[in-house]
Order: sequence, then structure tokens, then C-alpha cells
Amino acid sequence: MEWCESMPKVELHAHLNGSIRDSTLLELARELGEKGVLVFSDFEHVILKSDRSLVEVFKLFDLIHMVTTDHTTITRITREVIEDFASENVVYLELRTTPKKNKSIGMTKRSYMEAVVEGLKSISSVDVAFMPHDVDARSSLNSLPIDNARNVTPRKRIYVRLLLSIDRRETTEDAMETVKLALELKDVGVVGIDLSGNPIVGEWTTFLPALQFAKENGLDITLHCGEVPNPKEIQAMLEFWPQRVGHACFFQGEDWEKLKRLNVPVEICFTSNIRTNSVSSIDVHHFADLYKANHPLVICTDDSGVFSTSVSKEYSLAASAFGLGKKEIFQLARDAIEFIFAEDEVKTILKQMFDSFVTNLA
Ligand code: 6MZ
Repeated sequence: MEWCESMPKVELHAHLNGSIRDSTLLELARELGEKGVLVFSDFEHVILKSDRSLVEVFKLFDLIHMVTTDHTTITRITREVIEDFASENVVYLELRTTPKKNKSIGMTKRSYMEAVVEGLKSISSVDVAFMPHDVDARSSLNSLPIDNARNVTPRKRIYVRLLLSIDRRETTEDAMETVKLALELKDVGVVGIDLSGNPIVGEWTTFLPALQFAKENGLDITLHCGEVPNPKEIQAMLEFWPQRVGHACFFQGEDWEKLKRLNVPVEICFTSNIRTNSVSSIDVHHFADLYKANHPLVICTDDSGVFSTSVSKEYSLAASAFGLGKKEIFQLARDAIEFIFAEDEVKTILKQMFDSFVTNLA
């Protein structure tokens, strides 16, 4: 575990509202409890429960959104989530979130995203680079010494890019609004679109026009795919040929075949899949087959807050469940650089960061 923590890592599947610290969630709920908006003891009970079905997880998200969805809180949780990933040596994070509207507090999808960007800008405890054209930030981050030397605690450095999520409850128009917003926010580090939300809700054809538009306009796409058994949707999603898919728990023979033929990288979320009973135990996780087949994979957390995990814990799980040594784990982490949505220049810098880690160990 210690080794997994010390190693640089890339996190490509993390939902903002699923990655909140328990302490922050409870603090926010306590405040709303005092105002009489919710019953704190009910909330506390649900937050601290550790095993949840997929259906219960989505009920929990509705509860989380009740306490988080105002601009100040969105800014705060964005800052904290990035600080937490940076503290475990995640050096590149693609953070995804669903832009939300809330008329009663004057929130639009755009103002929600501005609050997220405010959070990114407000971080001072670690060095954050998130704007693709911010050459200063990029070069100053890159020129900082990679210093694992004894007695020196180097400042943590992290590259962040944003993915805007379309929630499966949304209409085609809502989804299109999110894609257009993503295109407008490219300059502040938005690189792609995610389709997520309760997998038993909504139809693929509802989101397809917006996803197609996103693709045509140069945004990269990742889809939650095969979280529940839905063979038709899995095939249609693969037909669309996204840049990455998340989960892939309920794939069948022809789905695996197509996935491998198209070489679509899979975002693997062990703890999430097990906690939601999408996979019965880690030793039967599809990671094993894909890893053996040399299929592109990236290990991720999904919702580090909701599932009480971290990227380091997920790598550590992979190491113990599949007998992988330090060398294999490091290679797995480094290979993930190829599947990021940021520009090639960032890939080059990340590779240097990983390689300096090894050099410093020697
Ligand atoms: C599908 C998930 C998810 O967007 O409000 N989300 N969607 N499967 C999962 N696996 C368990 N985990 C999280 O973050 C929370 C939202 O992300 C999606 C859900 O739509 C959830 O409401 P944001 O920041």
C-alpha cells in the first residue's frame, strides 16, 4: 500500500460529488439539519453505511446533491477533492461532474461550472495546472525539481482536466446544453464528455445526438457501459466507438470481442463494482482477463468518498488480488498516460514525471 501511495498515478474516472470527504459531507448535512432542511441523524446513517446496492447508491447521490449543490459548496468540494488526490500522488486527474441547474438559487449549468473552476483556482496547498494554454503554469510545474530526497517534502503537483457528465435522467436538449457548455469551456480545461447516472434510467438514443455532436466537435467521450445487463445498449455504445468506457461489468462474448477489436480502454473500478454487487468478488473481476489479453486498462476510484477508497487502495487491491509486483503495478499506472484526454504535451510531461520517480528510487 505504501508503495502504491508513493508512486505517481493517473486517475481518469472520478465523480466530483462521489469523491467528497465524509467529514465535509457530515459538516454540510449538520448545517442543513440545524436549519431544519433535513434530519441529520437520517443523513448520517446513510452516509456512514458501507455496503449499498446500485439503486441505493443513486438514492445516496440525490441526498449528497441536496447538501452540496450551491456555488460556494461546489467550489469547496472541488478544492478538497483535488487536494486529496494530489496528497496520494495522483499527478493527473480527469475530474467529472454533472453541471446542474437550480433556479431557486440562481444556478445554471454554466454558473455551476464556474464554481468548479473557482475551486481549481483557489487551491494553494498544491501546485495545480488545469488550463491547456497556461504555458506559465505548465512550464513552472514541469521545471520544479522531482525531489524524493531524504528530509525534503516536495510540493505536490497535479494536472487536472474536466469532463462534463450527462446524467441519464436528462433530455436530449439538456444533454446538448452540456455539450455546448463543454465546448465553451475548453480554455479552462474541459476535455470531454461522460455519460453516467442510474444505468436503468434513460435510453441510449436520447443521448446519442448530443454525444455525436460532441465527437464531431473534437471532445473526447467516455461512457458508463455495461453497468447492468443491457446487451443492446452495450452493442450500440461500442458501435459509437467512444475513446474510453467505464466499468464493462456485464459484457458478453460478442461485447468483449468488439471492445478488443476496437481497442477501447476500460476504466476499472474494483471497489465500486464489488460494493454495488456488479461483480461478486475481486478474484472473478474481468480485469484479470483483460490484463492477460494486454487490453488497455486504467485503475480508478469512481467515487472515493462514497466507496471509502483511494487510487492507491485500488492499485493495492489489484496487486494483492492478482499477484502483481511493484514493476507490473508501476507499468500499469504509467500505461494509463496513453489514455488521458489532455494534449500530447501533457503526456510527455507525465511520462517524465513517472520516469523521474524510478530514477530517484535507484
Ligand atoms: C453511474 C455514477 C456512478 O456528477 O454530481 N455517478 N453514475 N455509475 C456510477 N457508479 C456507481 N457514480 C457516480 O457526481 C455524482 C454523479 O455521478 C454519477 C451519478 O450521476 C451521480 O449523481 P456529480 O459530480
